Amino acid sequence: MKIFLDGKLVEKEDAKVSVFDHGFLYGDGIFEGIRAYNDRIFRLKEHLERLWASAKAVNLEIPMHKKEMEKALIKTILANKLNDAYIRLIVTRGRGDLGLDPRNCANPPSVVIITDQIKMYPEEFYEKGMEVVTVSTRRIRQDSLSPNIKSLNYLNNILAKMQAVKSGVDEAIMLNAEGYVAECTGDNIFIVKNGVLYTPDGSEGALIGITRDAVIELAKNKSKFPVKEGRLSLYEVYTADECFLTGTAAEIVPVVAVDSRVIADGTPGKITAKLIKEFKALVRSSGTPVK
Ligand code: PXG
Repeated sequence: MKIFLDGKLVEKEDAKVSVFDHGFLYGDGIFEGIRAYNDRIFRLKEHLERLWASAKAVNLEIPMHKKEMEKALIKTILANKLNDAYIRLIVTRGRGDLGLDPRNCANPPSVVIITDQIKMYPEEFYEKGMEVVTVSTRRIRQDSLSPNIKSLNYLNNILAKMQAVKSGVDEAIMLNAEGYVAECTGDNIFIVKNGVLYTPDGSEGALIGITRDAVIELAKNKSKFPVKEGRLSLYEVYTADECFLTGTAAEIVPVVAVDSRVIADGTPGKITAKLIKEFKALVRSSGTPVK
């Protein structure tokens, strides 16, 4: 496996960063999770824009232009001979000293690109649906740290994930400080009620996911289902007709039980199934060509 590290393609064994890198020491860095399907990178422009926005928000200068980054991504996918890929793009603050102050990171930020395969959940979840639980770990308040900064510090989400796993399920619903639904640990959440889709928005503490945006577009424009973005309570989730999660790694996964409440009849919903079908067609027919 070839990894892109600071301008060069190196073997996996040689892809090393310093223990003084502030990404390692403090989680001081940013990332994107991107997918390529059928030799096309899905929503690349949106992912690069979000990476550059994360960089701006944490005052990190990415040592490349967007076009160069696009070329580096394509080069890495081709070097690994992948047609479908999960791409992890990481930019760290770079090598510094023992101290938070980023001014002591004299070196340019490190840029790492890993292309691999990812299976977020078992295959049967996509056919039969999955069960999730609400956990006590609240999503960090967005007035402290915006969920839109995809930083290298995912402890908030990892703590929630561990609670879910301890309860015997694979995913957690995270609430915001007010006790309303924010999102899951690496996915956005949607419910369907009477033919209308509902999903928490940015002000509820959700990261504005790129898969979320694609699903909203498909629902509104292709299937003509209304979409309402805003506040979502657990009551609305428990009593929904359908529920599903969206994310680059997860894609679209139906949810059939939440906190031991069976959603509708406990099988993936019809609208969810329709959106999955449309999403699969969209990802294979759009995106930035790799070849
Ligand atoms: N919420 C959170 C907190 C995320 O980290 C999403 C929603 C979905 O956004 P996109 O743009 O991917 O539709 C994410 C992003 C993984 C992994 O397991 C995936 C994400 C984050 C961290 C790790 O590879 N998804």
